[in-house]
Amino acid sequence: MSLAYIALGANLLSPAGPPEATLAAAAERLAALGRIAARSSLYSTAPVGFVNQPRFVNAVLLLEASLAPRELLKKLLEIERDFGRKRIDAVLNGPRPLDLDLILYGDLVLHESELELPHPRFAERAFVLVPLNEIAPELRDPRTGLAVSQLAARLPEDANAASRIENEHWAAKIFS
Ligand code: PH2
Ligand code: MG
Ligand code: MG
Repeated sequence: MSLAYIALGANLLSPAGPPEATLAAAAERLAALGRIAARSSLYSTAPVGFVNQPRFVNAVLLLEASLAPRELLKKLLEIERDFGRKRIDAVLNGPRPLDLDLILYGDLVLHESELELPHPRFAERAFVLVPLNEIAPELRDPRTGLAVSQLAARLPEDANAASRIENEHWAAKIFS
């Protein structure tokens, strides 16, 4: 059994509806892969990398699953496609109906062309660290040994970067 931290993000409509509804529906699909042991709130976040696009809705959840990392990644890409994600012609870091990123997989450190673990940029990104810090402040980055709470404390002060949002779709889903 592995502990996989998965980041969810969206800033375009999907067949499930607006980003909040998409993330709730995607979390249900993830629940079919194992057990959702923890789930952050939803956050409205400022776009990073390519700034001229709508704000994102982001969240992080902890999935206990028996899938190996590459199998899990394959499932994540399948779910993205089912929610309308197209990778052809997409702008790097641009808008998307659903993004599912494998952030950490236990203590695994992996450098492969299709899969890098931990996610190479998670330790600098408020849209991942703020929700991750909500559910796993004591979790450590296996590359540096730093705790998520320490990484989150290093983020630049910016109230606009990630703010918690209430949403009934998300709140209504109880996973255990
Ligand atoms: N994802 C990106 C690039 N920029 N910005 C925010 N706020 N949230 C994201 O999920 C995000 C992003 C690439 O996957
Ligand atoms: Mg991403
Ligand atoms: Mg991605």
